[in-house]
Amino acid sequence: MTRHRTQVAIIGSGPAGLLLGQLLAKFGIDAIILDRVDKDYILGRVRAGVLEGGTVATLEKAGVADRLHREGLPHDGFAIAFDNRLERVDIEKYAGKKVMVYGQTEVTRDLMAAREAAGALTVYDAADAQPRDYDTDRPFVSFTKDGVEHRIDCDFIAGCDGFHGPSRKSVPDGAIAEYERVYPFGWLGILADVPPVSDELIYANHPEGFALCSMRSKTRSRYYVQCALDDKIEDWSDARFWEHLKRRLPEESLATLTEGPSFEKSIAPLRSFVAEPMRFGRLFLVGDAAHIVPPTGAKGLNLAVSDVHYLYSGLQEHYGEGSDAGLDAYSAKALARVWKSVRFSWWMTTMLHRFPDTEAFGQRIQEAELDYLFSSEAAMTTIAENYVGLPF
Ligand code: RFL
Ligand code: PHB
Repeated sequence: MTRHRTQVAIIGSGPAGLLLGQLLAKFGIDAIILDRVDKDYILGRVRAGVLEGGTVATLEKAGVADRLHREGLPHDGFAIAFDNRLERVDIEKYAGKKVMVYGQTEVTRDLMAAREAAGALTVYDAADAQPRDYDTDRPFVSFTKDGVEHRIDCDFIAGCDGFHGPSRKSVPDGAIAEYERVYPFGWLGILADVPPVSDELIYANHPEGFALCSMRSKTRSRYYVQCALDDKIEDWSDARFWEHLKRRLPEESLATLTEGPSFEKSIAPLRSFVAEPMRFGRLFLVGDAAHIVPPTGAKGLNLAVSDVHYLYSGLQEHYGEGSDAGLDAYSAKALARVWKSVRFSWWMTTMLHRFPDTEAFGQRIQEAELDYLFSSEAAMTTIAENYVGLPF
């Protein structure tokens, strides 16, 4: 058994764990990060693309926003296509803010580089990580690496280990409430080195199913189509993907659509999930470990960042001022924001996807809702202020 000692043990080296580690390091608080997989595996996951202003500000505070500002694409609006119309939501006009298009993979890469430069410890390929004794004042995390057992004694444990990680699962059933909605479809996503169809994102409602045109740069497109839950990647040749995407976009977009070979293709199921509370003694759940949103509102990564903000502020108060007020307020503050993003993501999902059981009636209701949206200043303000991110 090898023993280690740190102030905050962080399970999970996704954006939540890495950002928390970086902010703590800036403030002189020591943390060790563990992950089940290795660095290349983490950097191979293609996920979020849209960062709220509050997320960008938090990355600036952590000192990891230089490349983001050089290479990220600021967007001041996005489009919704429906009923062969293409309408724009001017987020700058209605909410006074922009979002930044910059891939989660790049955020993660920047955070990993900063952590390496600071010489802070991350243990990759750590098996069987378990948060332990967090209901006492001597919590620790146990794990195995290369067949050797390790133990990290710490003051606090941050469970940043995603939806399937051990932190939430370690909480006894009676101490946690879980709320869940699983949607009856998934998203098939591709990456292709072709210029994006438009300078802005297009979210498309179509009787055959949802589609999304996003991007990673001016030469790399990220496109999605709604698919069945039991579809397999092998069912979706590139040719079939482009055919479906084109059918779901309005005619006026087709002239600027460039097709090309995909170099990444994956299927993601859609779910809404919230676990309450987000604190159990000295264990704090952060990001996807505590909640999942369907990607339609582009909120998952941004919620992980607001959780990190609240937890970091609480830890800073604990170590800097000897006050536990921030840590005591963590769960309630984080959940108040989480539920609003869960609502927005559920609403966007409901308005834009084809639901197998609602048939033509459901489609007409969606078109009426979208028609209303683009005829009402109040509705435009609502969608814009949620899309750019509620304050934290
Ligand atoms: P992560 O990124 O899942 O990281 C968790 C880490 O924990 C590790 N882990 C363990 N480590 C040690 N021991 C164990 N036993 C462990 N088990 C797991 C994992 O290896 C991993 O490294 O969670 P985190 O940090 O909370 O970050 C959350 C975000 O990744 C997620 O919310 C977003 O990707 C969601 N999301 C989007 N969010 C946005 O804000 N904007 C978007 O545009 C957006 N688009 C998306 C998305 C997610 C998608 N998928 C595939 C789910 C688009 C898609 C398609
Ligand atoms: C993405 O670029 O991957 C992306 C963008 C917006 C979303 C979801 C995903 O709502």
